[in-house]
Amino acid sequence: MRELNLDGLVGPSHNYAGLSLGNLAATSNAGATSAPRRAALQSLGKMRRLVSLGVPQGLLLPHRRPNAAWLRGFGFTGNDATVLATAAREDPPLFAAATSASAMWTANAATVCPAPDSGDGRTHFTPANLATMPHRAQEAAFTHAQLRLAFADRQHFAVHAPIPPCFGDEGAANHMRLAATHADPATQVFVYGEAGGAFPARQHVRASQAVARQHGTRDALFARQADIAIQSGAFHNDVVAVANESVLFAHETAFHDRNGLVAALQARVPGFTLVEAPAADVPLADAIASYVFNAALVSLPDGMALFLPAEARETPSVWAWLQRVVADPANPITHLHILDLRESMRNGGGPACLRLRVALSDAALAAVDPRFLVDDARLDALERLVETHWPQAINPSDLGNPSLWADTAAAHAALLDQLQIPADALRC
Ligand code: SUG
Repeated sequence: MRELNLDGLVGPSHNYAGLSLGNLAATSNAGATSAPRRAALQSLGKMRRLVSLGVPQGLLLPHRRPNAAWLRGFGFTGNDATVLATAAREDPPLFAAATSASAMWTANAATVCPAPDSGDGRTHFTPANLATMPHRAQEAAFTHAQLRLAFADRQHFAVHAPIPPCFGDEGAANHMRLAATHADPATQVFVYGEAGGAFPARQHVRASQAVARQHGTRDALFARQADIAIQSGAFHNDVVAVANESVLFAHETAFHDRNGLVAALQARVPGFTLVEAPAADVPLADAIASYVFNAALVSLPDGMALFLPAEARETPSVWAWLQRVVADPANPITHLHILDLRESMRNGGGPACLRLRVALSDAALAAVDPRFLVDDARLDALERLVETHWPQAINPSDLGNPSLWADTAAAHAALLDQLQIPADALRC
């Protein structure tokens, strides 16, 4: 078994409209000018780094934005241009939501239950309903369509419908899989939040339970996220914790019942290893500002590597602690790779947010639709496409400009054309 990383290619409408309450980076950068072309090149650079290390790599597509079809649901009528123009004029915040490129954060695309953990030996997917935030709730339908296409082989894959939106589900960002190796049946940890603070708890326990139930997950634990983490800006668990094989890499204050979770994992996961940052060494605020726990933790032939945002290296408490982690023979983490993902980071999306992991056997990997997989040649072609079609800069005050809508539509069409995916194949 190996992990396929499905990264989100940053879409051409990437902008800083400050839509996510509780996401400190996004709200503090509201109104700033974004650089969609640079952002997309950064996301392709991340994919290229993983490809160069032999990790199977694929992508999920940006969604068409602004989303005229979604705006029609709010009573705007006429042809697409009229719908967009009326919505931009009458309800600018709704229009900004309809223009968000937030589908780039594919850790929120779905929850994945790999074959060894599921009842029927297939890999199961549940697209996240993303019900809590309006700009994200519109993603589920197109994500579902992509997963149905990419994982169409019914012998290996089962793609379910999203959980009904009365209970928020934010996908793999609140889900961890722990096992001795990727090939072993795992204990899956579903992390949920309790409502009541100033910032929303986006993952409801009932949604987590429903996902586990519909995947036939053999061994599921439900762990509550610490309120302090949510209220300090960890709007998803993957801002303060990430797991890979038998390693849990987390901040001391990530979980409501830290001791109970650690004891349960010690009892269930052979070789369980906790790599934990004490709050005394890494203050929670530094952990969240640097996104150190939003690293992609990846198994490579010579050990485990953390793919970290550059912000982790620039945060002294974090960088000093990471030196101790890689020097410590008690854990398998041996390498630190630094990625420049500043455009996504300014909206609160780090390396782990940008990828959906799918642990697959070689036979199942061979059954994935190859149009969603990338190699160096495809990355070269995508870079050329982005250089040609993605806007260089967007200020939120530009969102109502019809020439931006024409540019983003042309960019999306050119991408589908290059990947030879007819728009009809993704009808939702
Ligand atoms: O949902 N930001 C995203 C960031 C998601 C990060 N994903 C994970 N942690 N897995 C969010 O808050 C900001 C978009 C804006 O404000 O325009 C945004 O949606």
